[in-house]
Amino acid sequence: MKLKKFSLAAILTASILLCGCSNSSQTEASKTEATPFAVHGALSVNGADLVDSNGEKFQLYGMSTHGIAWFPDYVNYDTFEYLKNDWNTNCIRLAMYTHETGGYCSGGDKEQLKTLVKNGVDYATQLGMYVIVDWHVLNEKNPLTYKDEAAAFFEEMSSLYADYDNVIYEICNEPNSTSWDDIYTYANEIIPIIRNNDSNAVIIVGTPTWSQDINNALDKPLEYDNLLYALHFYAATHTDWLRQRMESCITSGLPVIVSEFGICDASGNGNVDIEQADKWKELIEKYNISYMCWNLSNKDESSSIITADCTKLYGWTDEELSTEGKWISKWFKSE
Ligand code: IDC
Repeated sequence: MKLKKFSLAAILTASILLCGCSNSSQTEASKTEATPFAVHGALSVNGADLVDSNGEKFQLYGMSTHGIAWFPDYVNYDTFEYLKNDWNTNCIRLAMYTHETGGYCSGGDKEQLKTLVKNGVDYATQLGMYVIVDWHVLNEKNPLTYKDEAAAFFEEMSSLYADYDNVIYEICNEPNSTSWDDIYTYANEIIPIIRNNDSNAVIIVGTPTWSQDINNALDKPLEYDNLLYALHFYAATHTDWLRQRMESCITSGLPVIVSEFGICDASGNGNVDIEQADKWKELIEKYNISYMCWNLSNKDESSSIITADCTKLYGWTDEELSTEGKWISKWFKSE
């Protein structure tokens, strides 16, 4: 259900209810204004659906940052506020690479990266937005590679945010050349660490082949509730066959989130395919699937939503947006 469609009475009731019971460290603004979190509260997973605190189907949608180590400037209150108020988004994803240059497990400044994550969570919380903390597994391929670091990171984050119902944990962005069994083993170590601190947290689990093989999760689901399985697509590369897989897994009862996608090719660059992108949009809306767009930066590549010569952190004009930026902002605003 969309924020805009709520009556004022429902918004006020939701705000009052949440005022009475939500965590005192969440700001007054997020509790008393008709923010996404004030209206929808703690999310959970019911069958294949993500639902809000009223049990209504709920869709998260918004931008994913680029790697926060490389583009830290976009992790700021004004940018998030603009994305919420002007682009009508309800969620932000904080992508923290683990293996790439400057990554959390490959020489990056751990304290600085954690500060960026914490700042990002604080800004989203003050604004009443949902926020995804993304452990951005990519070129290490197997999430078991940095399992111990992941365990320590999620122990710290989930104990800090145990009472923050707007925080969602994504434990491995895109395993690749890795079996579902390895991801399963990893998830069975990390999920209990998070749940020990925050028993109801919604957790996103990546799937094999850069989060395309959600069918593996359907065949052998993890034995926890409140999980979403990640399907990622890049519209110029991934077409009908992956949409068919997504639809058949959803109709078979698998809870799916598109926690990352772009409308160019899988390199994050190259041509943008609007025709395929529109088909993905139609399928996502048909099933109310949550969707987070890659990426919030002005890097000179097609998947960046801001043009390379624009250094504004918010308030972009259409001319300052890339083709993907224009396409996605239109979709968000139509929600
Ligand atoms: C890409 C970035 C690019 C960066 C590269 C690092 O767009 O600037 O140099 O990562 O390896 C994914 C990943 C995401 C990728 C993106 C595009 O989750 O990190 O970002 N992509 O390749 N999966 C499929 C595509």
